[in-house]
Amino acid sequence: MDSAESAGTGADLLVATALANGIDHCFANPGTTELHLVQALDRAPGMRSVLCAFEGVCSGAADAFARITGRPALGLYHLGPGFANALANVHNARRHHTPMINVIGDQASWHLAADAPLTSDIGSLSEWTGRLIEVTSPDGAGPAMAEAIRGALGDEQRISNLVVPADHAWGSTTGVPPIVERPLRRRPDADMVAVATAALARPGGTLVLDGPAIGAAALRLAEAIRLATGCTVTSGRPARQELGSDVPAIDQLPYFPQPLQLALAGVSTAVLVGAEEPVTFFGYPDTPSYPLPTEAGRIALGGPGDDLEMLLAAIATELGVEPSEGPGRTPAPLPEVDPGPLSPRNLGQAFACAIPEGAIVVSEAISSGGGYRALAPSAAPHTLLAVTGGAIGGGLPAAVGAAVAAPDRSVLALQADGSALYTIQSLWTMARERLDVTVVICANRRYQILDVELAAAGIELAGSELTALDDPPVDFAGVAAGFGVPGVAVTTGAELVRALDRAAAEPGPHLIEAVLAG
Ligand SMILES: Cc1ncc(C[n+]2csc(CCOP(=O)(O)OP(=O)(O)O)c2C)c(N)n1
Ligand SMILES: [Mg+2]
Repeated sequence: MDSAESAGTGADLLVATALANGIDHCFANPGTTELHLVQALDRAPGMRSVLCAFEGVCSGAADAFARITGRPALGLYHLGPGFANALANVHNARRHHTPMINVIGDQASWHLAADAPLTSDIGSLSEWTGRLIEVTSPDGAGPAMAEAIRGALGDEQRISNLVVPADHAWGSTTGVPPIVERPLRRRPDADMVAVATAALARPGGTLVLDGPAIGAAALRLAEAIRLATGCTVTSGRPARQELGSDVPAIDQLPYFPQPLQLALAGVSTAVLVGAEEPVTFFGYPDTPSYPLPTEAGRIALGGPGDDLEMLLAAIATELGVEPSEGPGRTPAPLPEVDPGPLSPRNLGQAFACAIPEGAIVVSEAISSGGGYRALAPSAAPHTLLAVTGGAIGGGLPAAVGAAVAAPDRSVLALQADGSALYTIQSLWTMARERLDVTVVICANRRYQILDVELAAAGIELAGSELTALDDPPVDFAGVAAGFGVPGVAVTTGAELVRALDRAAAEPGPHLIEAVLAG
């Protein structure tokens, strides 16, 4: 792009810089301070803007878009209050190292002193999620966006919060969009690889995989390493993972602290590939934060910014083995779906059977996901996006982002009911964009996991019902219809199978409320 073409507003330069660096989607909820950004997004050829009816949908969708494409998406937010609404899902993205650029409009620079109602401390909101970058002139909009992209493509802090005062967005510039060089991938340290390989070959060696993505090639390398050394292989909570009948299955480390401690009890050395040392999700009385045995060795091979496949390939080369072919086992056939009243078990059966090859599954099923997860290795090959940062309300937005990122793939969302309500407006964007998403709401009408935690803590409630969602029960099928998504409620396995079939046969979004027997 030459300077004549790039003449326009600071906002035009900012958007042109994004486009020149391959960033061509924006999940947006704008306001008056973003008018020129809206204009720039609208008139830039090749830029697709997706309107979300709540900022937490924008951020969750941008996160999933980046996880599927490997490219950052933009989010567009209205000053501090708009960005504050986005933060829980920005937190989730930060926890799994998603590249993300949040463009946050601000008051015109000279209007800040007037302390108008929406004036807010965007800097302090930015600090806990990412790097704060401020546009200080229309000419500076290009370099500032380039800096944000450099951060997103880097190793450490991949979230950039780009604050754009309205006057710098509307001011004119002849600036040219800078092109950001991609960083080179770090080579694994040969000595560390040798030490890690030797540790894996000893009894009690275990490989823990985690990070932004566990792809098919990484799984096949891990399987070859397992066969060659006899080590165990587990995963943390990767942001994206390949699953299904054509890849080796690995166990995920359990959520609750006692099973987690048990799963790691016999470990002599944990080789953490792209993974931090496992920790319990919360602190519990008389329970250690770090479930690995104290005496176990810990070897960190690469961080979340490193390429898992490259690290595992280095171990495989050290062992002189090739990646295993296919799943390295014969997956058990999927069972018949129990047609009776719905439980997490037959819900999981019906769901696993309904996954078409190449689908993206988004799971925020919380207490109802076990049935699907147990059968996932036998299901058709698919990509799983999990919600990893612990902030609930990421599932439905992630389904939006995944469907926008991969219009030729089906998206199935297995979604707990309580979590669904945080960002239920996602349904409206699914309808507006005609996204091919099937949402299965696991309607146990409770915050069930909190009931389990209460019981484990020995707490009996006197009747405050702070974990009950059944009075009134949410009519999810009706809510979906209100957002323009066809919805149906089912109560048995047989009905769920029929509803999933119908959803697969028709284009566009569908919602199935799977009412679990109490
Ligand atoms: C943003 C945020 N708010 C609150 C919580 C606390 N929390 C964790 S699980 C949960 C309830 C989950 O209920 P539901 O989604 O229905 O899942 P279920 O256990 O019933 O399957 C809550 C409120 C959280 N993790 N994140
Ligand atoms: Mg629930």
